[in-house]
Amino acid sequence: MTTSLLRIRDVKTYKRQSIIGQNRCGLVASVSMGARQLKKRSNLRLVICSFLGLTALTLGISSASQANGDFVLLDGGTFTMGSNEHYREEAIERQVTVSPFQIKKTEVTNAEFRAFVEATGYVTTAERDLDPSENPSLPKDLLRAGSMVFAQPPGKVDLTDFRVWWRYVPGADWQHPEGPDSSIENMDDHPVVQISPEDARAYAKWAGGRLPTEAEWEFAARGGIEGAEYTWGDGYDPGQGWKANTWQGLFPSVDTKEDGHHGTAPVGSFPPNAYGLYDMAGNVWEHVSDWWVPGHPEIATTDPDGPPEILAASFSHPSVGAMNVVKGGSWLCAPSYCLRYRPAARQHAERSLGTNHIGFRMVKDALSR
Ligand SMILES: [Ca+2]
Ligand SMILES: [Ca+2]
Repeated sequence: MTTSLLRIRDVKTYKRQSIIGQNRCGLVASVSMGARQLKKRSNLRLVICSFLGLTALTLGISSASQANGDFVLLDGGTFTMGSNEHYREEAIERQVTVSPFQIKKTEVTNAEFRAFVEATGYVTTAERDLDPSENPSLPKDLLRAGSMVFAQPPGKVDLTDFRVWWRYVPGADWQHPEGPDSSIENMDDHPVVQISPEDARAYAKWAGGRLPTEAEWEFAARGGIEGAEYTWGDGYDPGQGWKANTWQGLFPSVDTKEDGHHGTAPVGSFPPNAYGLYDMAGNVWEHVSDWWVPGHPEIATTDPDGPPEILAASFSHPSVGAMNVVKGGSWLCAPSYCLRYRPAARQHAERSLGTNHIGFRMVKDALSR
């Protein structure tokens, strides 16, 4: 049995032999892209937005919310998680129940992350050189501290090769999100980026919380709206007002920024969802705690925390290791290429690597006040 087929079998097992809407070719493509990433460090990175979405089919949520400073207390409840109608990694829809929890109203900002760094001396993964002895096959340039940066191409490009618009940039980190010559001056209220899952967990622990599970995040993003495709309901007519920081124009070469922002926007620049949460759609993708596999199990469950690490690792090259889920889409999501500013949408991120379109928010247990 080939490795790819073995991984397909693993997913089938994970989904309890219910591969509704799944396609072997798609799974193989996903695995193959992971292997191809090995060629250069600049290729070991987040695979974003690979297939165009279609229509929505969503179901129900019921909960209540209560504001609590920077956090909203959600009562929890049962909802339909995932989608069978969009990208294949969002299937299978299933009934999920989450217990009460508190979630931050906004993405964590540069100012908030700076307070953490100043208090602790924390050094992010993007600011650390890699150990040559642990990465003997990598060229020197790729051992230098840095991160992934979106590089807007000047013209039309091959949309099947994300490497055209992503670059590994030495010196890129949370204070220099586009490289050593960039800065976050006057961007205190923007979401912090170039943050890896490892960094996000460290911040959350320091701040008295944790990363949300994917189920908690998606429950919160849906805002209690029964069966909605988006965080605000079904359908999206920007003529009625922009609802999220996304990409307008021909991705990835032209962003007409009709929503007012190219790149990140200050958190809270767009209307909140019905739970009072901002930017659950777009602005920056958000790290959650679950390991990534390209799909959901079918069975109903309570407070799921994702697949086991060993299964997630089977969908990534050994040098990358198991990857984490990111949710919500970003300023780089264009409907023509990546309709992922939706609650069910999901992608993956390496555990020790950030980009300039991924951030995070944190949650706290319901009893933590
Ligand atoms: Ca925008
Ligand atoms: Ca977001």
